[in-house]
Amino acid sequence: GSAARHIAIDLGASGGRVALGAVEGGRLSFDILHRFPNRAVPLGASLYWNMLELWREIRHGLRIASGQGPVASIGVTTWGVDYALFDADALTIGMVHSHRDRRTEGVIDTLDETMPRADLYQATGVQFLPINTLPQLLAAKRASPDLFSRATRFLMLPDLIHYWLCGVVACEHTNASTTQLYDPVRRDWSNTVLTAFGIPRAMFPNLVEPGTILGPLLPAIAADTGLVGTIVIAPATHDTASAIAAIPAEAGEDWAYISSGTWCLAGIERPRPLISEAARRANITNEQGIAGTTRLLKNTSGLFILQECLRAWGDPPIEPILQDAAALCSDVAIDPTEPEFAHPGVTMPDRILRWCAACGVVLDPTPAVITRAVLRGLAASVAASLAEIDQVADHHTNRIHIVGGGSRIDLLCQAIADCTNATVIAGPVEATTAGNLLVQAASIGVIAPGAIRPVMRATADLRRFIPTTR
Ligand code: LFR
Repeated sequence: GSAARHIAIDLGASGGRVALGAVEGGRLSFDILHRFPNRAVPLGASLYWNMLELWREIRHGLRIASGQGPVASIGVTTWGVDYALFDADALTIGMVHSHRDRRTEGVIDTLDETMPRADLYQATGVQFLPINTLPQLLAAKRASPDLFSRATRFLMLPDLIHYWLCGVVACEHTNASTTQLYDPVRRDWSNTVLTAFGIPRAMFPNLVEPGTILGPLLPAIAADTGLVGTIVIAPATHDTASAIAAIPAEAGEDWAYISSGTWCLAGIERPRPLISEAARRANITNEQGIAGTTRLLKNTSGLFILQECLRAWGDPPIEPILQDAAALCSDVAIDPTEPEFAHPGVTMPDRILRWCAACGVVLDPTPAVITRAVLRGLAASVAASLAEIDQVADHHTNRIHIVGGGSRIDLLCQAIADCTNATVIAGPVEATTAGNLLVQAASIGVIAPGAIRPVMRATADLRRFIPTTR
């Protein structure tokens, strides 16, 4: 057959991929045609994304895809919260900062000078994190008032790539909902927040639903990549939203998810936002999912800490380290939410050893010992997040679906099962790519909108981890 084929471009904070896939016989198949590294670039006191290099890699991936025949559509997902600004000529001004740039240090402690925390939470339903777009924009305004005053347009990063591909300016809801500038009840930019913080409403483009057809590729891009007749479709552009859309869950409400990549997102799906005093105190976030659903979740640090350790150790193969770590029996666990673990650097293993020492635990400085403490810390932290969410949302989690890179790590999956006393169902690893492709397929009518999870159940190879009673 000749099923419609789709390209998913997914940029992650540690690497990007271009995948080509199609739905046939109720199953999704895809190949990752091109993988490329991504790493924020330090310059002076700042930390930037190299958007032009990513754009070069994306075009390279598109050329490989076009060599394999016609492609119906393309969509882009990236991590949340980061953004680009345009001047009047639609050129990006300044560089694109990483949310880990230290320019936001201390900013969230000053937000309540402008708007009481309870009001800001009421307006946005978003957890207070230094990485959010709101503190980033305030830091930008403070550090570069002139540049900020010349900004005419604000775009999230998937929206920026879509604009480069097809020339259409639009912000897609799921990623907009990560900014702390968006009202998840009205499903629009929050005038209350923008006005209070002096951020011009006119900078913010129209919002579009996941699955919106944006338009054909620009002629120059079609010529450059060899893609003919391909349209650009905004998927659920926030990587986490796409990953959750593709969770291979059976019907029922007793499940939770963990999307485990550089960050770790743990939560449940709900029909509408839950914005309450208890949710605010538990620092729970309301992000948008597909079909108007809410992703009620907590964001905590994820594999980033381990990725930085591996880098410090000279990027050795991870498998032997994981095996050694699993064979140990220490219960030591770091607290991955400690601010000192939030920034990149080859000092990460030392920071971990120092933190443990300060808690009175002397760790052997070996990769296996440190890795075990990190993974057990991640498991304990997601278990705490899920317990809080269950309590605040009056939910009971019996099964936990884990997707993303962490779903490959048995030690992590088993530790989560043990810490939560719930069955952990692991896979798929590439949930974001799958969700991206399937929202495109649904958008052009290849599958019904409600068929995404059934297709994933038919497709995914899942592994189960049962809690060990000790
Ligand atoms: C995951 C993710 C999280 C977001 C964090 C920063 O990749 O998108 O959902 O909170 O990155 O953008």
